[in-house]
Amino acid sequence: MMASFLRQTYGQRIHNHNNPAAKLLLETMERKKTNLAVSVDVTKSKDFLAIIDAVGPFVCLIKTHVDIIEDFDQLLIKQLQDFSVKHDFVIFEDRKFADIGNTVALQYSSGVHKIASWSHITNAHPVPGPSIISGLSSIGLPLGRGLLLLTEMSTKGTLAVGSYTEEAVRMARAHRDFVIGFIAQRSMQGIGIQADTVDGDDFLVLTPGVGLDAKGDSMGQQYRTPRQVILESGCDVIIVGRGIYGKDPSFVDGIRVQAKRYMEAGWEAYQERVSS
Ligand code: 5IU
Repeated sequence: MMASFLRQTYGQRIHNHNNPAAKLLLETMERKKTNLAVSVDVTKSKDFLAIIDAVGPFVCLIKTHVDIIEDFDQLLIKQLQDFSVKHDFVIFEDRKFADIGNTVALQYSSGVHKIASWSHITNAHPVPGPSIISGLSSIGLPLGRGLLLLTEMSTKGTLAVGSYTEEAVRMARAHRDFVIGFIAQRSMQGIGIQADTVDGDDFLVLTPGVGLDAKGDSMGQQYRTPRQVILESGCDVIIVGRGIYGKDPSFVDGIRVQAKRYMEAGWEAYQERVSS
């Protein structure tokens, strides 16, 4: 029998982790009773901040793509951090690093965005091999940051399948201090190890490609429901973007209603999972 973390509560799972960012995320989920993360993919600071202030009470985490913001400056980061304290959420810059160790260390620490200085969590493609983890870890670990590896994607025709996914999970197991989990479409428990082996590694799985109304978009995105993601596939966090802020980022009342709706759907699926 495989030791299953899927029936443990988020609160119980805090003790399975040593990394401060992993602990912070689980503590936040337990405290606020939400497994909803909102992905804020907008190009203007004003919209970015308005969405975050509106969804803040309902989320455990805000996912950013700061490189798409046209009027980016360091003040925006200060405002994001202030909201993170006010609303009690974790910050995840979805940078998807993919270069050699030396380069990703510079991209993570330096440049315009200085991601390591403010983002609790970031992520990387495993395609370069373990050196990408050591490069990022040299910057992030001393700051108490955590890394997610992208082992699967939500897009049609993704190449992140099969042995690629398995090797990526093995890479993560060898770097438990810094790798706290995965961006994936299902639980990675037991992946890449023999079927009769007990998998004692409790990794967090954050899952994009979540929508209650649409099945996808015109550019290859595919959506599943919070129930499919949390209950049927054993993921831990639902990441929702356009399903919540739609086409009009300035309509904050509508955004609040949607955020609450996704939060409730995600939490209900989790409660069903831990009580099953
Ligand atoms: N994202 C995906 N799928 C993936 C990965 C990342 O959608 O497999 I890895 C990102 C892209 C976008 C967000 O920032 O998650 C989803 O936004 P929508 O909910 O608006 O589709």
